[in-house]
Amino acid sequence: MDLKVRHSLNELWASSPLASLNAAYIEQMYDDYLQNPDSVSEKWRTLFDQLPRINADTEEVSHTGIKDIFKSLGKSAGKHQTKQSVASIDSMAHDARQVHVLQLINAYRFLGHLKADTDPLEQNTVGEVKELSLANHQLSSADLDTVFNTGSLVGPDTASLREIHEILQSTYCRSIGAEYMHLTCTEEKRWIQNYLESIRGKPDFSNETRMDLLHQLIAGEHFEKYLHTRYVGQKRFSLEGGESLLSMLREIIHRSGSRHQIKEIDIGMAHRGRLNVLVNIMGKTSADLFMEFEGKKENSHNRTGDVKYHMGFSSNLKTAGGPVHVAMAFNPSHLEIVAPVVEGSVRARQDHRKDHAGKEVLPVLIHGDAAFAGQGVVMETFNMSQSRGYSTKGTVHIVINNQIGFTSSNQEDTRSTLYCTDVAKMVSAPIFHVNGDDPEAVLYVTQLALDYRMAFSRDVVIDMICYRQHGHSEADEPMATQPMMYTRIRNKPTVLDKYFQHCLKLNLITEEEYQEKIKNYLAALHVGKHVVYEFIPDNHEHSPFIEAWHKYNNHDYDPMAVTAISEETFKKLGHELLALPENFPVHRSVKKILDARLRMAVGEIPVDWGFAENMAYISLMREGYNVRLSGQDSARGTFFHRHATLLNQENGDTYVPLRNLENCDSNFLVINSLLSEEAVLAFEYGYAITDPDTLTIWEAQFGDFANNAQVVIDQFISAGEQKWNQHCGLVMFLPHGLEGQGPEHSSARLERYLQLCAQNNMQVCIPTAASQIFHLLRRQMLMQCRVPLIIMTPKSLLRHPDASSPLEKFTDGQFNTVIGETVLKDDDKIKRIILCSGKVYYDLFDKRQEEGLEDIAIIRIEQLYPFPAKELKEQIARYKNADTFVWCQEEPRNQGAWFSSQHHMRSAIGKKYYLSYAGRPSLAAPAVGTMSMHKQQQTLLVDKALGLIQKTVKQNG
Ligand SMILES: Cc1ncc(C[n+]2csc(CCOP(=O)(O)OP(=O)(O)O)c2C)c(N)n1
Repeated sequence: MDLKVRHSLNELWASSPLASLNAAYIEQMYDDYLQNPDSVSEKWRTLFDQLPRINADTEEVSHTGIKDIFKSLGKSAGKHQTKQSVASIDSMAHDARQVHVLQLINAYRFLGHLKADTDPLEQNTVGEVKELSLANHQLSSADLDTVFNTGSLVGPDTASLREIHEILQSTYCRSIGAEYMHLTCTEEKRWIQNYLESIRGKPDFSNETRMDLLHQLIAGEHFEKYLHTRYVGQKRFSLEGGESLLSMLREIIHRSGSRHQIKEIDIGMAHRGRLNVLVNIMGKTSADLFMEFEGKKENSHNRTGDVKYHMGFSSNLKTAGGPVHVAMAFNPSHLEIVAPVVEGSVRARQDHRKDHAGKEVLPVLIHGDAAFAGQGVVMETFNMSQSRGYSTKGTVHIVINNQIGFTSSNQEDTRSTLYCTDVAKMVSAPIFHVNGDDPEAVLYVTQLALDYRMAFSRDVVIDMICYRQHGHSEADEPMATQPMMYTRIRNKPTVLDKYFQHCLKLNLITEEEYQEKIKNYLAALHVGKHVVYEFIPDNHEHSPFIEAWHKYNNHDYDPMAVTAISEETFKKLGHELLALPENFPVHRSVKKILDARLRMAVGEIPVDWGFAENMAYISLMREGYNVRLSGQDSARGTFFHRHATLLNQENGDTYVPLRNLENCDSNFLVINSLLSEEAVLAFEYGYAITDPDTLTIWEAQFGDFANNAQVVIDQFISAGEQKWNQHCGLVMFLPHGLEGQGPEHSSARLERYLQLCAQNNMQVCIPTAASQIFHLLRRQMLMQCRVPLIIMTPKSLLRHPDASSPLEKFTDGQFNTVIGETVLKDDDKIKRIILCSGKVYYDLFDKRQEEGLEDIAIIRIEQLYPFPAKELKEQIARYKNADTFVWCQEEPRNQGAWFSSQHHMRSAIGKKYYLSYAGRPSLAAPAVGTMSMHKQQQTLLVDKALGLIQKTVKQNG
């Protein structure tokens, strides 16, 4: 409802004689009526019918109308008063109890979950909820047999208060506690209401379904028990206490395939129950798992590997609607960080299928209760859920809420919110708390959650409240820290015990048949078979990316690629890139840049960084690759250099040249990201590990902000290939350079990346010329392997004239890992060699020219890892008379490349010579806080590298 209208409604209501009734309730009813007149009772419909419909044009009129109605409520004559309305209002006004009954219904919808029977340990600590009592609504047991209108409650139009109360109790206070009244969309609320109220808390499943549920529980419990006795004391993070998870997942897969025509499901989950899910849901053979327990599993591709409960898996599972490809993402120990990785992977799958409505690929995230409430990345991931560049059109979240995190129990230690799921309310997601000991309620809620996601393309949360049968891992003794909780757990029957008793009572199974079922399951497990009958055993893969990865999977690091393009192509692409729609006035500073680019495109002036970067994108797109670039300011470029998106200064329209290429199937997406580093970088990693043919780039606004995403760098980007044989061509743009802007905004922490480098796990480059970034980006896609690429990108250098490159550098050549001396031609004169990386090269160069020094060669190392030893040696070998070698860096001595790379440089120089250091001294912060001190330091280190300081000292001496 329009806020202004709401406001006047409230005012009018407050002054009416019925002010004691619930204004919010009337408002809600009026809202509902506007959406669907049949959703309110006849009396209210008659009343509201007399109001002109509220819309922008008739707002004034409707005010008057409402006023009249309210006057009529007070029995004062009004303009639109009719006999009929007075009669209906009179009856309602006189029977305020009717309104109270409606308020009671509303109270249950809002707060029934507080009294729901969702905790299998029955420790509910909420206490009395007075809003749910009859007395709170001025009703009493004397009213129980009075018949009332049921309003929008699903079911009969009228019922006694007793019946209404029973319906409410069974719908909202049994095994399902539904939180959905916080949703902003009335249609969604109504939809959920219908779903819940139509069964009144008692889902009615077929006996076949019940036997399926029993089978899943047998598998869940006996899988764990089997491992417990076969591998005593080994960590497996048992699912026991939360076995209903299996039927949830199985239902999601089957219903997705059969009802919703989903083709792929991507699951992210932590340690708890992972092995159980892999074997009992996804069809990993128990033989494979046993080999992992016994340490006999061959480590594929000679990688260093990971523990068994972090391994991913994928399989194809039969459903009535066709096969569904199910992938479980590899994940590190670090809880919740896999969530955005899965989202990125799903987005890549959706983009590839052109599934822009999210109808074919579904993300499912399984969380622990403590981690869900505790980890900030959960909030960041929710924040992505409806955003342009990151939405996957809704995720099904499942919380295995065993009410404990390691040894921290829920209420006191792990959070400040009532539920561990409260964070999900930020995106208006419905949350269904469900008792894990009631498998049928769990199943119903699963169907509801999935159907909701498919109907509304939004996130939904199932909070399965359960318990943890053992300690955090099998080695822990939980009685030591949670004696009360574990006394309850030890004295209660398991989920399986309870459900078997239920089935026994219904005569669905005998004790003997039950024992037989257990025996058969264990026999299949023991011999190492697939225990999932839906598993499609042939190797036919249904993921569209399997083919795409074939090209890259078995290649060791090999950066060879032809990256130059012909002059004709360059000019043609340049013009394509610069073609604007007619009458598209851009800002004058942008126009200046675009005009210069027109001259660059024909070779009139050297090509600058911004244009070179855009030319890399368009040339790759014309060769069939997609480009996805995200970062906090990426469309324009933080340093005003990129302008991938152009803005019409007169009407605010945007125009993205790379999205408007004629006859081009490749996608280009540039996104100004959310203000997050951790989730966004993880998302882009997920995208890059899934789609090898999209150049996926994450750009930090300033390089050091990437430290907010350190877990993604440490746990995935640098180690993913060795742990999981997971290849990734992700590019990180990290603006780097000490330019006097203070301790932050200066250093991208080059040293951190170099310290992580080993086994050709990633490439770390510092290109210093426009042609270098062009070739480097093209190399990343054209080479026959996928390895992360970390680029220290420039800031001031973006506009340095000497960093621009002539056209021939694009039509000939490649990315040079080392750039030798470019000006001094007489190699024999060279006595001193300075090695450096990055923008300090230009400072050294300028000062050398200024001083007229002709015996110093400056060699740039543009790729620090994998270290270009051969290329560097070749350059050094040119200078037979050189006897002084200096490494110059602008970063402090304890930072930059010095510690990680000096051994490579020393080995290129040879044992005969010493490599000295010219740079800032060791510093706690990456840079100083004042420009004057910065300049002083910079001058000193440049002078030192060029040998000017020693000379000064000698002359003075
Ligand atoms: C980021 C991170 N911090 C700490 C840990 C150590 N840790 C592993 S499991 C766990 C408790 C998790 O509790 P919960 O999320 O409720 O899942 P549960 O183990 O109970 O299923 C902790 C603290 C971790 N793995 N990751």
